[in-house]
Amino acid sequence: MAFRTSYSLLTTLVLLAGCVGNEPRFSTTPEIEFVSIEPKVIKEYATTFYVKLRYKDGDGNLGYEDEFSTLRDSADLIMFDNRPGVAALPEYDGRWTYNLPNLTPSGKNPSIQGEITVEFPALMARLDPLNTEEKLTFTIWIYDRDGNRSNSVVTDEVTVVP
Ligand SMILES: [Ca+2]
Repeated sequence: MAFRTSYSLLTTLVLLAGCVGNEPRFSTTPEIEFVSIEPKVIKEYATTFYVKLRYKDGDGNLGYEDEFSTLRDSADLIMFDNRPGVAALPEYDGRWTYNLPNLTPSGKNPSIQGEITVEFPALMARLDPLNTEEKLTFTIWIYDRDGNRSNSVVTDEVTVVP
């Protein structure tokens, strides 16, 4: 639990490029699309990595005014490590979380779309230190402020090395 909390505080918004217009209208349940994960080789406890997503939401209620607030009761971007065996580990549950910033421009049409790049700190590690490398993907989804869950996307494969 302590890990998750400190992790969320460490994440930072790297790039936000939203675009707003009167058309088209989207579903009020958010949708996301995987764009990229970089770099493809992650040195454990040493490499910061970046996940880029495209998002759209018909009523634009994504993120909160203060993404770093510790008063928030839940994260709104969930990224799950798909390596087999994660669930059996006592110290790592495979769940990475992020608090989206407020992506809704005020006074605009509520339909929003754009791209966001999320920076994840250098905390990735092999599950088994005897492995020379481990390949993995992540499954990602987001929630809007009404709790609507988006579709899930799977990232490209990355490799964790010692
Ligand atoms: Ca929504």
